[in-house]
Amino acid sequence: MPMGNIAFNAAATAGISIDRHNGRWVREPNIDSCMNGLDVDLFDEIERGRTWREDICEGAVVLRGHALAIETELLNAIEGVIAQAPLRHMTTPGGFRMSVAMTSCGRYGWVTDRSGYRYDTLDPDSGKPWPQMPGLLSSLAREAALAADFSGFAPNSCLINCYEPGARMSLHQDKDEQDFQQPIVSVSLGIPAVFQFGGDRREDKAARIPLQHGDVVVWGGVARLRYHGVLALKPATHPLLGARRINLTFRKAS
Ligand SMILES: O=C(O)CCC(=O)C(=O)O
Ligand SMILES: [Mn+2]
Repeated sequence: MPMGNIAFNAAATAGISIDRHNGRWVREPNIDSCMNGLDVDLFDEIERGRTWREDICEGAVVLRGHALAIETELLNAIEGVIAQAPLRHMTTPGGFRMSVAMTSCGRYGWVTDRSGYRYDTLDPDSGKPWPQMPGLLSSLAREAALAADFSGFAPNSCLINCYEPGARMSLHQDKDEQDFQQPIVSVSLGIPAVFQFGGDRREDKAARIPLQHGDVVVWGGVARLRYHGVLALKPATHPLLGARRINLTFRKAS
């Protein structure tokens, strides 16, 4: 699924335009922003800049709005990765087509096919190494992990998940990594989703956590192997991403 139309959606958004010189997104002053003497844009920006931390349980937190300040740069970096390693719907070992389209960057990419789930240094579609993880992505992951009290996180894999309405990810554990001492950092962009965060057994009751554009979930330590998933996305449109949700899942694969 090409992501080339992200920029088109961005251009349609009030206050966002494409810089014709380099094709990247820039924020424009909104000349219609003054209403009844209140600068709506300013309040918007203050609201947008608000970040806070919500603890889910020991070892798991949501950093609300944590990625918002760098949304434009992040989306540009993601688009660069997808241009080199396009999103694709992979097949589960059981033969089902995943509803979420995926690609990866970093030394290791997560892949699934009829032979199983695994990390690979090569993109099976191109036979080439995965694109490098852009510095902005790895620093966001490191810094979010630190904000969640996990110091020294050094991700070497970033899975890019792209959801359209109806796409979902069933409850699972992230356990293809070799070192469970390292946390997981999971960034949400685009349309909202409901994240399920369960227990150590699949049948344990899962909390439902609404996630918005810019939220970052981090889990590790005693929560590292908790079951988690994403409910089927409801139809929605995001100003920058259209009817899509992008999730970045950062892990240290080995
Ligand atoms: O999309 C999400 O929020 C979660 C993704 C996830 O759990 C995974 O890729 O393993
Ligand atoms: Mn997962």
